[in-house]
Amino acid sequence: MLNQILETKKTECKTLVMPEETKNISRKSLKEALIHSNRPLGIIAEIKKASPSKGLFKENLEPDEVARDYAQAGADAISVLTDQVYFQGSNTNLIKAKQAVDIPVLRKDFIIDKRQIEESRLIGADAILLIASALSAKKLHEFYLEAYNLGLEALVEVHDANELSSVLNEFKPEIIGINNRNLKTFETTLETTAQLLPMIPKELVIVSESGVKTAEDIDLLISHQVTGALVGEALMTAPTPKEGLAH
Ligand code: IGP
Repeated sequence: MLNQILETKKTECKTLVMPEETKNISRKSLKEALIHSNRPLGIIAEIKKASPSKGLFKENLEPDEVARDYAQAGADAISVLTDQVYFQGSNTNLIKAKQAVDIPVLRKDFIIDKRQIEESRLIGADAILLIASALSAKKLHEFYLEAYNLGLEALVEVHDANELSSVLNEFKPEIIGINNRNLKTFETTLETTAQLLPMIPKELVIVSESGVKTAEDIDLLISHQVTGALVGEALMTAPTPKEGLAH
């Protein structure tokens, strides 16, 4: 599946046209927002209309409303899927979400081309996702530096020990995401976070991503002392974001 997504992305990148710059953007730090969360665990709440594994979550998604609801319910940051083909996201969704809130916004997409980083800046993202299973460690490092040069942060996502050690051998990203979902099989288990955690230097900001659903999941992550959690499906399908974020 990941390979298929990356192939589609490659084709899209061939005809990538830079969007107009969204004006009056005030960049916010994802790292700071997570570190200074009022909760024991920082929460990045995700706007995701659909996913390849689960299909449609929400028929009529108003990204500005959802972003506002998330912020009001106490989210520390927002993640917006911008991939259209597999997640029914869009750049417009991110632009609207960013304009609706004061908390940092992470652009969730499959970044394989340097120009997508500039594109992320133009649409107003505060941070981008860089996926270790989509890029070599060298490329990850290069893209990471490019993001910070442009005034953005990057969440560097790994899924297993191999990816993590090849990233850490190349550089120390300020924010590391442990994706509990295997992007090849779509299975999720929080065990992934428990297993990789001891390999990560203590000073890095660590975000556990995917498959975080219940208050027990949150308690488990708190006991592991990760900095934050990235939650999508559980919030998209909760009766209200407030209830979803009540834990
Ligand atoms: C959210 P969940 O299981 O709470 O809906 O997962 C987020 O972690 C997930 O959307 C995600 C993702 C990704 C999506 C993590 N890494 C990379 C697309 C690409």
